[in-house]
Amino acid sequence: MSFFKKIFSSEKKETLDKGLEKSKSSFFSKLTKAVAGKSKVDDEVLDNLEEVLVSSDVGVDTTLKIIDRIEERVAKDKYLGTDELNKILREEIAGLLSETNSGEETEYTVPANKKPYVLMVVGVNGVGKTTTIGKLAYQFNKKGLKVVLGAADTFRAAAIDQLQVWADRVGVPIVKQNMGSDPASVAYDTLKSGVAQDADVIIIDTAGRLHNKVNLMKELTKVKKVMQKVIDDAPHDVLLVLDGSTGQNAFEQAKQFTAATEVTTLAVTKLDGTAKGGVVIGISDQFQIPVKYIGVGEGIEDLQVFNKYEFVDSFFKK
Ligand SMILES: Nc1nc2c(ncn2[C@@H]2O[C@H](COP(=O)(O)OP(=O)(O)OP(=O)(O)O)[C@@H](O)[C@H]2O)c(=O)[nH]1
Ligand SMILES: [Mg+2]
Repeated sequence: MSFFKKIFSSEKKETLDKGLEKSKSSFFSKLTKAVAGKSKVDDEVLDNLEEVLVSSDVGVDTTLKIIDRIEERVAKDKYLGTDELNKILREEIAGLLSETNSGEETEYTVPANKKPYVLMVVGVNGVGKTTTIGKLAYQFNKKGLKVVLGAADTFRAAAIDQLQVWADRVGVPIVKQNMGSDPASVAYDTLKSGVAQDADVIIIDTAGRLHNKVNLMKELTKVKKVMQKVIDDAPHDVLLVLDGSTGQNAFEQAKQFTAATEVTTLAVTKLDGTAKGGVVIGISDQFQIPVKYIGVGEGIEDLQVFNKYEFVDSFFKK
């Protein structure tokens, strides 16, 4: 299938393979059990497969779509050996995802006509917002882009310190105020400073707290509005960070957040060390908003531009 003939950077692929190790080994052991003693894909195998996909956090709706596609294939090919099941799954899932706009990119990019490009990062507590910002700043900086960070999570002093640590590590400027100050004011200052410094990229960190809190959404709206006093179409992207290790919970967060505020891109973090990596497949299938980044570790290099071809290839390869 030409689909997989793309050339991936081997270093990136290695990190991804490693990051998905737990998800893969859990998936393959379940798949092996699902086809044990069977040589042919029949109704029982399909039932078992459905269970394997759902329990791998792919999500019910996406699982049903995948099963439908495989059923069609069984009907057409008459005989499908279970030894081929993994290859077929890989093809059908890739085919399904090729219909979505997730994971089209392979590089860290910013829109050419937005300078400075303003990225606002949102998400509930502890999902990996600040870490993702640090990793992104590192990637953009490495490309020679001038990056400015804004510490608009003023809820905790530690949050500001944590962003400062990342700014120092990457070697980029940060705009901050004291804990408890108005996040919108920090965002305003950051944009002013970014424009004055001729920055290419401005990334704004925000507080997590609970997604079902009306005041968080109000605050995010206010932060956005105030930014527009400096750059009238800012923020150019709102990145919602989701913790992939929470599986279906990440799904729920995405639903609730996207319903309450405008989100333009998604990042799914902590795919390493979890067996719930299948959630990325479900999220990319179910949401109109593209998954752009995945987190595969705590290190500065452990963020990847999500590419569905690479992902499916890694996930379904032993
Ligand atoms: N293993 C792993 N850990 C990650 C990843 N991304 C973030 N983390 C860890 O998750 C924890 C929380 O990350 P933060 O970046 O502080 O999350 P946050 O969303 O900014 O949290 P708040 O500021 O409390 O809302 C930290 O210990 C990070 O090192 C990842 O891709 N893999
Ligand atoms: Mg944070």
